[in-house]
Amino acid sequence: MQTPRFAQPGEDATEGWFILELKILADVGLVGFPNAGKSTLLSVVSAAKPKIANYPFTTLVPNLGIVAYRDNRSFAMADIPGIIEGAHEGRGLGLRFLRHIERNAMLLFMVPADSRNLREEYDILLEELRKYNPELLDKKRMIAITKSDLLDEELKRELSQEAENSLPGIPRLFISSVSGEGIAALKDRLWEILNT
Ligand SMILES: Nc1nc2c(ncn2[C@@H]2O[C@H](COP(=O)(O)OP(=O)(O)O)[C@@H](O)[C@H]2O)c(=O)[nH]1
Ligand SMILES: [Mg+2]
Repeated sequence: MQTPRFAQPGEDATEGWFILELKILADVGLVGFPNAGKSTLLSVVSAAKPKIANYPFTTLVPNLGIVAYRDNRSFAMADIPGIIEGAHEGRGLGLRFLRHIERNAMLLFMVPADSRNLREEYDILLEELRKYNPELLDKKRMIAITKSDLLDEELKRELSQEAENSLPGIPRLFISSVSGEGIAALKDRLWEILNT
């Protein structure tokens, strides 16, 4: 009310201290270990300018970006700072940020193409989320195999086969924020998942 035109009589009030918790509201939450390429993806698909660097925990605050999609539609993506094993116990920066994930409609798991073992990395991420709040696993999920520009055709075929065997039934895509590979397809899939 910019121009109050009435007043109410004052009453006895109660006094107290309250801790308010802000949770970012985004359609898509990016979940991945430090260095998975989360901030870079956000900077490529939105106007957000998160800090990017080749060392863990560059992102100290969750970043929110609006991803422009076809026909003037858009969705919000949040870059949640890196999870590490033990995040649910407060190791790394995990706990401070895991709570933001609770408000996302879906989760995009990001596993780099040069990761030692796709399935293992995915399982650790899932397990951290589960230990923090099992309801997080009810969210729709998709996997992005990031930094695919690091792969030649042969490696990509192998990894694709590995993913097919070890991660069946989960939508996945190779993407590269550097070469742009898979980025348009990723937006299509995210939109599709968000709207079904
Ligand atoms: N080759 C390659 N490097 C990438 C790609 N995306 C990110 N990187 C690099 O990986 C490092 C970590 O990226 P960053 O986005 O900060 O990861 P985050 O910790 O998950 O936010 C940086 O050095 C990026 O330049 C990609 O698609 N291809
Ligand atoms: Mg980051």
